[in-house]
Amino acid sequence: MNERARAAAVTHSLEDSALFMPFSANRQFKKAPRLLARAEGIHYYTPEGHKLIDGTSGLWCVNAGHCRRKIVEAVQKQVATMEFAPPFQMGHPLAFEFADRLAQLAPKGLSRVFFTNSGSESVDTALKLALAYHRVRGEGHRVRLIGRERGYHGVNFGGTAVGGIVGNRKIFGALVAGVDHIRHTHDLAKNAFSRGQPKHGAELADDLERLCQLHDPSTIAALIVEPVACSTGVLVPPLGYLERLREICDRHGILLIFDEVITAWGRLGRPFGSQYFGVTPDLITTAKGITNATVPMGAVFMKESIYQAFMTGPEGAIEMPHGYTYSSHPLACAAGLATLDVYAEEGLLTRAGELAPYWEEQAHALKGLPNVIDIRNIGLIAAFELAPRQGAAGARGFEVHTRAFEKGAYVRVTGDIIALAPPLIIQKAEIDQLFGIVREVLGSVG
Ligand code: PXG
Repeated sequence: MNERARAAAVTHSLEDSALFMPFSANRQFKKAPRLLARAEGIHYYTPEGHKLIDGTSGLWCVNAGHCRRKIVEAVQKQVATMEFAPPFQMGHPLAFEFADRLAQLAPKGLSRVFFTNSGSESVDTALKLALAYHRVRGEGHRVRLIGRERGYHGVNFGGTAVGGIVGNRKIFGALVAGVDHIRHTHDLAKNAFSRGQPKHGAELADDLERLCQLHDPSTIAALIVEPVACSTGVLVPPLGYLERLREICDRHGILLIFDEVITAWGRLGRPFGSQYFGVTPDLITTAKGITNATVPMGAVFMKESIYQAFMTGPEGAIEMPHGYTYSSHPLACAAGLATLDVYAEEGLLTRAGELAPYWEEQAHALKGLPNVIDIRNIGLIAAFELAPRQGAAGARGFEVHTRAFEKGAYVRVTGDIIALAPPLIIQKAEIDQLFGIVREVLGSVG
C-alpha cells in the first residue's frame, strides 16, 4: 500500500478505531482527524502531502529538527547490533559514555545521571530520590513535596500530585499524601506584554516561606518547579524569583528540583535553563530533546553530594531500589549520543540565544491583533494569550490551532494560549513565515 492509500484506509476507519488517544478529544478528533505521515527538518507532511511548519518542535522535543540523518543512522546501527541490554546488575558501554557526555554539559556540580524513559518518569524518580536522600542521611522526617500552581510535571502519580493544572488532577482521586503547592507567577495586570523575564513578582517566591511556617520546614523534602512553566501556557519567571526560591530552599535544607523537560537542550540558548538563569538546583529532571525525541528517554541529574549520600552502605547492597526495564536503553543511548554530536556540530545549544532578539521582535510585532491580551517570550519560546470567548473557554484557541493547520503551521494550544517553540535549526525567513501564518489566523478568528 502506498502512503496515500494507507492514509485513506486509516481515515476511513478512524471513527471506530481501537486507539484511545492521550490528552486528546478522541471523538472530535476521530471525526475530523489531523494526521501526520512524514517529517523532515522543520516540517511535517500530512498523508495527503500538505506541508506544515512545525511550530512546536513536535511537543517541545525535536530540537535539532526531524529525521536528522546522523541520529537515524546511529539508531539503525544500534538496533542491528544490540537492541536491548538489561540495565540492572548489567551494563553496556553506551550507557556509561552517554552519562559522562551529559554530565559534562550539565550545570557545574550536577555530576551524576539516572536514566528513565520520559519526563514523567524523571519527575517521579527525582521525587523518590529526594525522599530517599533525606532518609539515608537520617532526616526521614522530611516527607513533604511541594509543587506550584499551574505546574506540569507529567502524568505519573508523583508528578500529577505536585503538578498544579486542575484539569489534570481532579478526576484522579487523592493522588499522593503530603503534597502542597506555592502560588503561580502569572500576573497579567502587572506584566502583560513583557519581553523576556517580567519585572514584577519576585516576592511570589516567599509563598514557599509561608508553607515552611505552616508545615515546619523540617517536614519538607523538596520543591519542584519548571524554570519556565511551559505546558500551562509559558509562564516566564519574574526577575529575581528563581534566585529567591533557591535562597529559601537553602535556608531550610529543602532540595530544589528544576523540571527541565522542556527548558534544557538549548531551548533558552544554553544546554540547561538553570545555566541561562544562573540558578543551580540540586536535581534536574529532563527528557524530550535529550535524544531529539528519536527514541524515548529521560534523565535525572543530581549533585555529587546526593549521589554520594547513597554510596555509604555495604558495597554489595543495591543503593537505590528504583529503575526501569528500559533505563539506558541502547537505542536511546545511541540516539542521544548522536543528538549531542548534532547539537555540538551545529551550535544548536546556543543558537536560541542568537535568534532570541529577532524572535522576540517578531513575536511582539503581533501586539494589537484582535483578542491578544498578552505576548510573552524567552529563548526560542513565545506565547500568545487570547481572551476567552464568553462561556466557551478554549474554543478560540482551538480554532487558531485548526486554522493554522490548514494554513501550513502546526502550533500548540493550551486553552486559549498559543505556544510556539520551533526546532532550533529554524532560519529567520522561516520565523517570518511562522509568525505570518499566526498573524493571518489571529486576524481571521473572531
Ligand atoms: N515535566 C515537564 C516540565 C514537561 O513539560 C513532562 C514533565 C512529562 O514528560 P513526558 O515525557 O512524560 O510527557 C513534561 C511534558 C505541551 C506538552 O504541549 C508538554 C509536555 C507534554 C505534552 C504536551 O505543553 N511536557
